[in-house]
Amino acid sequence: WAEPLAEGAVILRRLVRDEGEALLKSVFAIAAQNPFHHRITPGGHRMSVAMTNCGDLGWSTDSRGYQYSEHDTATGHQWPPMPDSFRALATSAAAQAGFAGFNPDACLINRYEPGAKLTLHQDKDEKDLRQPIVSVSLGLPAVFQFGGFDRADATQRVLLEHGDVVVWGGPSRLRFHGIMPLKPGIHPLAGPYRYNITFRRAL
Ligand code: MD3
Ligand code: FE
Repeated sequence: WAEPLAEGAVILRRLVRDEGEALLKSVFAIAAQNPFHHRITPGGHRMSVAMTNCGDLGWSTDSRGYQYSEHDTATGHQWPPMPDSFRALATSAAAQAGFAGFNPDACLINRYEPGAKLTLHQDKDEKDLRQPIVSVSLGLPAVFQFGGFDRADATQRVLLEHGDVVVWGGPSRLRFHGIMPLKPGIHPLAGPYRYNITFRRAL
C-alpha cells in the first residue's frame, strides 16, 4: 500500500517483499565481484555503512571527494551491470509514484551492520535533480529520519522494513534525510544486516 510522506515522496510498503530473496541473491552476486567497502569520507572518517554499486555509474567517496564514476575507486574495477530485475523494479516503482520513464544509470547498495548509521544529508551529486530516487529496503528494519530543506529543520521518523520501497522526487528530492543507528538482530534472509538499494539517474 502507498503511504504519502510529503509532496513528491511516497512509501510503497512491502512492494517487493516477495522478491526480497531474489533481490538479495543479486546483491550477494554483485558483492562477490565488487565487495562492500567502508569508504573514507573527504573529512577522513571511515563510514559505518559499507557500500558497493552496480550499473554504468557508481557513487563513492575518497580523499578527492564524492563522485560518480564508471570504476570502483577502491579496486579500479568496472561496476557489474545493473540486473534487469533491478531496473524493472525501479522503473515500475517510480511510475507508481507518478514519475513515468525513470531510467536509472546508477545503483548504490548500502550495507548496515549493528550501530551503522547515516547522518542527515542531502543527495545532490546527481546532475538532474528533477529525476527521482527509488530506494529499496531489505533485511533488518531501520529508523529513517526525514527532515526539511535545512539541516536544523525538525525531522519525522519512519520505520523502513524488508520489502519497503520509497520514491523521492519533486520537492522532496532535496530534503535532509538519514538513518538512525541499526539495532542488532538477525533477519532470516539477510542475517545481521540491513541492505538498502538506491536507484538514481546520475548523468
Ligand atoms: C530522501 N540511503 O544512499 S534511502 C543514500 O537507507 C541514503 O541507505 C539511506 O540516504 C539508506 O543516500 C536512505 C532513502 C532515501 C534515499 C534518497 C533520498 C531518501 C531520500 C533523496 C532525497 C530525499
Ligand atoms: Fe541519501
